[in-house]
Amino acid sequence: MKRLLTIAAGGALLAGCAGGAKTPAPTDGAATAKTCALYGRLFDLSARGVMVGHQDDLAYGYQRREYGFSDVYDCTGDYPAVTGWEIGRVELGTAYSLDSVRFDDIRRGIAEVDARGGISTVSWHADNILTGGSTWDCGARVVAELLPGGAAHEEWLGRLDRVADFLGSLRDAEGRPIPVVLRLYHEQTASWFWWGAEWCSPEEYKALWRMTVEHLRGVRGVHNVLYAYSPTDVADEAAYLERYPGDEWVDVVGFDLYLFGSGEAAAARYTERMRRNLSIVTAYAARAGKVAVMAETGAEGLAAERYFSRIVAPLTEEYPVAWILFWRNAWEPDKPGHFYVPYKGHPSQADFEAWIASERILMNRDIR
Ligand code: BMA
Repeated sequence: MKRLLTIAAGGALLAGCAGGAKTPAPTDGAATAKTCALYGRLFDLSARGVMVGHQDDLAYGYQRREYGFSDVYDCTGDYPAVTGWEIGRVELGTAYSLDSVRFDDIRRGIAEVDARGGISTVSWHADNILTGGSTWDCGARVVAELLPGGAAHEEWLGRLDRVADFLGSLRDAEGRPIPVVLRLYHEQTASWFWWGAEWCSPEEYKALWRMTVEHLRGVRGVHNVLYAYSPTDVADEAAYLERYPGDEWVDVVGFDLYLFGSGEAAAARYTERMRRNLSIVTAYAARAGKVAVMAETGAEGLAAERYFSRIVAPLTEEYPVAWILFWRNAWEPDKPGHFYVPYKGHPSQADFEAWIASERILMNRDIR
């Protein structure tokens, strides 16, 4: 790994991006001009307010499998500023993601978001290469086997090649690569994914991260990506940084945390945990010159009373995160309760609209 670190540090010194005290350059020393511009924009925008994000916003609507149908647009007449995309199974070369969205549609959607001045972030729930199971199959202590010398190392690099092909295929109308924020191996402080805390040591995890980034940008020459680190709920900064691969490998720091339940105790517990984690990431971002985000959150089924205007608003008023991303509104008929922003007619629609009306909350039209 030492050799890789040297290469990365050397790259950063030769950075093509201007950078500066206020807007540091991305960690990829060869980041494209448009990627540098996005990074600068994230700093500027987080000084202005908090962007609304929604996972799979353009991929489908609630209980409605229709590419291009956005519940946020349907409810508010505007798109979220940040759109999340899920690329699980891209590494297998399949036509559809694990959430049954066509990769061609994801590619087209990322171009559409870019063309209207929006920002895309990508998550990757990769399958377990050794068991053949899903991202939630934690068998076989797979991380160690992905590293150099491991049983699945070469095969994993092949899967990373497919990720690189996909990222490299994102192009705007002028043929320029479209920058995206890639949230690698997320929620690693918990143990529900195969890269989770119980299934690899911090050193193995960091090695996997660096190897992945090095393969994408060093070996494959993918230079339209900003890298986001997003654990889940932690007790303190030491726990947050336990698996952090280092400042030269991460551009955006965030975390994932959900509200479970609907009563006052649940809301209070969520607020307390949000405050703790928001304090950790915003303090670290300020110190390390990174962008802070609330990478994944929400209250499934929106049962909590006035979730947006009463529970989320005080948090977004106070903490300087670039965005807050709510999870997806499932299209699947067997997931009727799996939605995180209102669809038209849901009782929480007015509450959502009241929250986004705040000066500080930025939708797509506010960031053009
Ligand atoms: C989870 C759920 C799953 C989905 C996965 C990846 O939180 O929404 O249904 O497959 O994320 O998007």
